[in-house]
Amino acid sequence: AATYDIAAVQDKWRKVWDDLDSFRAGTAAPGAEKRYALTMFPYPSGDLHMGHAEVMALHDVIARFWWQKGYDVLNPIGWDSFGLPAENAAIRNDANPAEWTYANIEVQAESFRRYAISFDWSRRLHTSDPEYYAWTQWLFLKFRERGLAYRKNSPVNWCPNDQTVLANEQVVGGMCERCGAEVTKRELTQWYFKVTEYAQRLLDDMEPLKETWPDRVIAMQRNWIGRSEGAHVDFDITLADGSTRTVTVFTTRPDTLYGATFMVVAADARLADEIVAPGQRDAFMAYLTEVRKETDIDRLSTERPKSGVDLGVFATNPVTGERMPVWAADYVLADYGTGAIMAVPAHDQRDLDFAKAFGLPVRRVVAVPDEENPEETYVATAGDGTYVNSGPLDGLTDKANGIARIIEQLEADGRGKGTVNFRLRDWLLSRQRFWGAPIPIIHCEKCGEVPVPYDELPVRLPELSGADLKPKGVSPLAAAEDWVNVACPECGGAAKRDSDTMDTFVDSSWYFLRYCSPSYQHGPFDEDAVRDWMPAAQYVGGVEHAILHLLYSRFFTKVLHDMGMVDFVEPFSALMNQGQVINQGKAMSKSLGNGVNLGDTIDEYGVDAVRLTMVFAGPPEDDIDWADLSPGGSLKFLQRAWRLSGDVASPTGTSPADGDVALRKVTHKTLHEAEQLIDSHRFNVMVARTMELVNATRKAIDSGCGPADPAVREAVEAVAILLSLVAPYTAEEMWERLGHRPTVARVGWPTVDPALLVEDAVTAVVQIQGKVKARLDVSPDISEADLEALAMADPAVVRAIDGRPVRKVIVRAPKLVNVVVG
Ligand code: ANZ
Ligand code: ZN
Repeated sequence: AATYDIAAVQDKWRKVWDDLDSFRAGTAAPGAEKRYALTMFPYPSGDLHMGHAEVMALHDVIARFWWQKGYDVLNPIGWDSFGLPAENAAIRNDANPAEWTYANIEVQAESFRRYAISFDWSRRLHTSDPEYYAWTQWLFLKFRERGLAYRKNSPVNWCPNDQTVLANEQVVGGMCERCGAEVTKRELTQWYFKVTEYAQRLLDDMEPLKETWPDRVIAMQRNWIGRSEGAHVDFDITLADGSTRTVTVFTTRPDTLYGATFMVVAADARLADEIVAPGQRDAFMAYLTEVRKETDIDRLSTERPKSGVDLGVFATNPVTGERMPVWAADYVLADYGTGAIMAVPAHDQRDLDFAKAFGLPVRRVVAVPDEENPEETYVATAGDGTYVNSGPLDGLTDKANGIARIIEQLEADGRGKGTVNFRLRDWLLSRQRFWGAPIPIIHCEKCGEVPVPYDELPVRLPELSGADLKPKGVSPLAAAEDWVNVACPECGGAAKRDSDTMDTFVDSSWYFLRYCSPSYQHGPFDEDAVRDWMPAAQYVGGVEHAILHLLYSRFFTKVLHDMGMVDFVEPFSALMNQGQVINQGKAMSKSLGNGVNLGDTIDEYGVDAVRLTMVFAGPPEDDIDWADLSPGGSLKFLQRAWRLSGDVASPTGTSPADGDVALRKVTHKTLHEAEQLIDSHRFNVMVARTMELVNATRKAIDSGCGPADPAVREAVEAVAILLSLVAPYTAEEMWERLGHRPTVARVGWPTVDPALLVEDAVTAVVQIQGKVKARLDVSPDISEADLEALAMADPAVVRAIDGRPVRKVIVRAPKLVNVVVG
């Protein structure tokens, strides 16, 4: 059978498409509704891989469909081009990170073009371009003016051997990834964004997204924000020197206060060091050294035996007046709540394990029906029950009521108050790295922190490469003398630039806004352009970004809203997460030897077959197991579809209305269903329907109405348009063979004739007294009421009833109507 030459077809259309430039936003018919199709922009590491091939193919179905439906579509592409890999490669190759970055971007850009994604290339941006990061810096300064960017001390990973700060991913099992030395912590003053100020809004504004974002992502965001309702309770601590100090704890169960028998402070909280009795200091310091080596995951594990140190001081329980020993332990975290807890061993298993390990008292204050007493079983009970040993709460049975009552009492006594606590932390954005956007601040001994004046942005990176980037005790920018030493913008005295760069998540928190007006020079974006396109109608990308990237982008959007720069609060109206491409049930990897090279696969089967394979593999959110798929089968199907276009014999000009009705019905039904399937992201089923249409058309040509029937041309055109969403080269080739000019991508979705969607009629029988009196042709989905009305109006039925009273009508749509008369 005839086949087309994949390589030749790809080369041919690449050139034609470049000239046509069909996917520029703003080129739809005047007044067309605008839709923004956004895909997570790539990091420029190496070439296009299977994961990109999948997500881009899925995303492109949506964008291309919107164009065909007549929308004005914005489908931009850019690169998230700052980051550590470029810096590491530069050190390895004694080069500038920019060289590595921009060379990789060119390779990827060429691959995306060949892969025929309908991007608007005129909007291309790179976050490492000074024209882009000037505005990242501008945003930083604006956030700082609003009190949303601030500095505080915090620990960083430090390799004592390499004399450098390490990113988390450079610490492997507590060791430096480069030299294997044990990593320690070092205190540095670092920059933060105050995301916590937006915690409640980040939660609340998700409510309307429930319909259009994956449940899983909503749950992950919720969990990350981690809202807990409870109370702050104040305890007086008597220190070793006899003085008193008030310590506040956060608890979600203030109603169990009568059962609080000791207090635990995070070992690494400053408080522990401040209150420890002199006699316990050595033991405490030794314990602290151990705790500093543990990860939060270790610390929160319920499997590990409990450890801790008695601080040798006592707190007073504000309601019982009892003396409670105060301990330091690792299971309490320094940066959650207040870093100190009241331990209620009877009703919190962690506290109970601790009490058991160190012989501390346990007192039950809630008797839970059908559960044994934790004082005896050492199994904590957390459910509702009857309060006991709890003063005024005794006899109450409802937890919510108990909590409300105790909070009331604490507030009246000035010993505490109801509060909401969030797990969410402020965003540490400082990186002691070179290849990022410099923080536009100057430190002056006299004037303090001085922002770089807006008209001096961007603060450009100096030209450092290779050896300059090697670790030497301070960050590369701090070591760049010419760059770091400047005159203070306020007093003109000697000052130093801030030598940290921003986390790359800052760059990616607003790129989608920049796409709306990528060369705008008077601000980060043109507010009118953003009003036109945003919020993005569809965002497509990996679930690995379900937490941080989405949270930070949402945070940025809210701040910009508060600054009056955008009129919406959520950036992404709908979100789709694609599954992963795996092989033989496992993630593709070099070490497993199950990697599949995308370039080779494309060389063998062509772009269209790879794209079609990705889209046809299953629902977009499911993982794709490459071992189960057949790009060869996809190619065969595409060749079959293409052959149809060579077999259409009818001249253009005959009306499809004169064509074979059976084939026309298949065509129109397929187009109609395809729209619904794409809107509900069932792209794989859409492909299956297209395959059925190809089969039906082939049958019509070979053994039905024949190739000259106008219904055949109509069907083959529909196939080309359907394929234009998935297999653009084949579609274009078909379109040309049908005698049309390019490009099929923008011809528009065919109008579906509703008359052709009606299923073939079925015969309904009308009986009177059990005898057949009439047969009616009706639609298979006719309603009972319609069928009854139709039957009773039929002349033969009217005649047969002959004026007798109708006693009963039994209707079984669409087959039977039984009339009982007399
Ligand atoms: C007393 C109590 C009694 C508690 C009880 C629980 C059950 P979530 O829901 O995660 O917010 N807690 C408070 N701060 C902590 C910290 N820095 N590190 C570890 N644990 C901490 O959990 C809040 C509960 O976790 C708080 O309520 C506190 O223990 C503990 F029957 O206080 B609770
Ligand atoms: Zn100064």
